Amino acid sequence: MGSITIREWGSIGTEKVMRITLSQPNGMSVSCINYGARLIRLLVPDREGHSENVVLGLADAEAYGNDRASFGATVGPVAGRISGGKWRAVQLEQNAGEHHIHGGNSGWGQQFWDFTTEETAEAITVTFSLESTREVVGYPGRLQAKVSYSLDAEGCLTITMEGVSCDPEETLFNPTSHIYFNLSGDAKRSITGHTLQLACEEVLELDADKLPTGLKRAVAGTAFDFREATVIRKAIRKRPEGFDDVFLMQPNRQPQLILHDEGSGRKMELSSNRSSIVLFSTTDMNEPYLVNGRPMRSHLGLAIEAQEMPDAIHHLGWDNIVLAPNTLAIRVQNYTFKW
Ligand code: G6D
Repeated sequence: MGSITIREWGSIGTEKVMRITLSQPNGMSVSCINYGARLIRLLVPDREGHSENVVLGLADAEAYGNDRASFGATVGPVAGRISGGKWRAVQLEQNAGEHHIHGGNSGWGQQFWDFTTEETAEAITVTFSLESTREVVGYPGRLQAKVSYSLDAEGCLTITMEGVSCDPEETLFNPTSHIYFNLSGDAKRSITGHTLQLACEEVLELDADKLPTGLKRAVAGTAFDFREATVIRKAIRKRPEGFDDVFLMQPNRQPQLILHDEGSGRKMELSSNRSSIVLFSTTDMNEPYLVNGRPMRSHLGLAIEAQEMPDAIHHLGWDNIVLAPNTLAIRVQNYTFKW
């Protein structure tokens, strides 16, 4: 039988931060907070059965309140960059130079979400909900958003994101889970020794502002070629600036991604109905704050951001992220762990 604990975990401004922990007898446990519907800790056993944290997490609620790198956040309504921060006649907040990124400074990752929990024979779940309005979040329209984290007894964490756009306006929906993974356990080693495999044949070409140019490039023979399991260190030798790139996925090829840490024996497989994965290898994130009790530095984590193609609204024929009124969109990510 799994268990659920809920406790107060400090505050941000005048709001209480609540921490919800779901635990299974197999040694896996996931902790989330209502601020940003964030996943802040994920315990997974190693091959000796010793559970450790496999995501990067900040020290306390205050650190999350100051965070600008979206640690564990539900990023939305739209993940990634939007060129010029423009959609039709709407000017979104320009919080990345002249562009918009990750829902802006009042995006979903900075909002307080309501939550409920549920326990069934199959899984234990926390579901966060938010009414995302123009007044609060800054996007046109009104959207009822839900994000659930569900942990089953077999080692699978499922993150489901749902959005219903309300009458009368259309709105945008392309959220992601901005979780930085490090399977070594409590970030004791960098991610450069992990092996990565991707069911990906093409990446998007990006310009100097990290926006898609519109071109797709074959991965064959490049640093982006992870069709065979490849040690990240080897790829970074070809690309010293590391990765902050968009890998294109196909729905008929699952799992989309396999990440393995030989040292601990932990392996994670990601299957999803998303069309791309942005991988961000935290290059140059040499920051003054602590992550899992250690100074934040380059290559300490790998953000794995499943989503529809970034800046899709500016490219004809790319993914449709416009949500018509009274339409339900469901996006699912399954993370299966083995050890
Ligand atoms: C995302 O792609 C972006 C990065 O450029 C950004 O710095 C990070 O989030 C915080 O992964």
